[in-house]
Amino acid sequence: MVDYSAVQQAVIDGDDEKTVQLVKEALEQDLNPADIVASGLQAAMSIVGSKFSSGEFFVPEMLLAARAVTKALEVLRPRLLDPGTVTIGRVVIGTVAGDIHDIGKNLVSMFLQGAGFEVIDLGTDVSAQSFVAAVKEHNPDILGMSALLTTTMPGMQATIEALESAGIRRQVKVVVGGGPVTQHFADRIGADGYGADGGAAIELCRKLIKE
Ligand code: B12
Repeated sequence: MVDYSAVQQAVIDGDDEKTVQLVKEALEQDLNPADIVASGLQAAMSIVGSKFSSGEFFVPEMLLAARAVTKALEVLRPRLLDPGTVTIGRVVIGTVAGDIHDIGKNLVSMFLQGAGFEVIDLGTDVSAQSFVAAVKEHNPDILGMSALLTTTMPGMQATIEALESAGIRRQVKVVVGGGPVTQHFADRIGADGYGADGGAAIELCRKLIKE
């Protein structure tokens, strides 16, 4: 039986082959894909972050761990998506300017797609102007922004201000998330919602679509 600490250790070791192999085994053993993400991959990334903070890990170790998680997510992707789901809304999502962290955003995209949202992913390092252009082009119900750095969080506020300047703030709901982002921050910058993880993002977007 695959246990989640083994998955975590493979990610921490930056061993992508082992991570993928353990995730495949976990799926064969009928473990829940969302649990594999939360208790295996995501838990490992928290540990990697702590090791970076304490000076035990540097950027290369973070990169190897990120690569292992990204490869594992490709294996999990089909299991997180349900091809039979009816589209319930459109979401444009991206990581804000100056920030290249994309694992959390990709996960949220997958969870939302799995729940029936059409997701247009703008990638990372997305400027306020690019978010505004994408809202004009795709006319989404929801705009999602991700930030993992305290220094890039202001990009969320800048985007909301740019939506206001363009006169389109009221035509889209804005949701935010990412490591340093909080409900308090979301309220302060005038976002419509904050989600702590993929599951919360689904609940939040479903609620906002109904409003
Ligand atoms: C992997 C990683 C990297 C990788 C990123 C690879 C990639 N493709 O993403 C690399 C090596 C490139 C990297 C670089 C850097 N990193 Co880094 N990184 C991490 C690490 C270890 C994991 C991030 C991660 O993937 N977590 C797992 C995912 C699943 O979690 P998540 O992103 O939080 O997403 C979840 C929720 O937040 C939420 N969510 C996320 N987005 C959204 C959006 C919406 C709309 C919603 C509703 C919800 C939501 O749902 C997600 C799923 O549950 C974190 C540590 C940590 N604790 O987060 C540091 C961390 C974020 N990095 C940090 C730093 C300092 C850096 C660098 C500045 C290091 C350097 N000196 O160069 C650079 C900056 C590069 C840049 N310009 O962006 C710091 C940030 C400190 C701070 N407070 O600002 C952290 C916290 C590490 C630490 N403890 O110090 N990093």
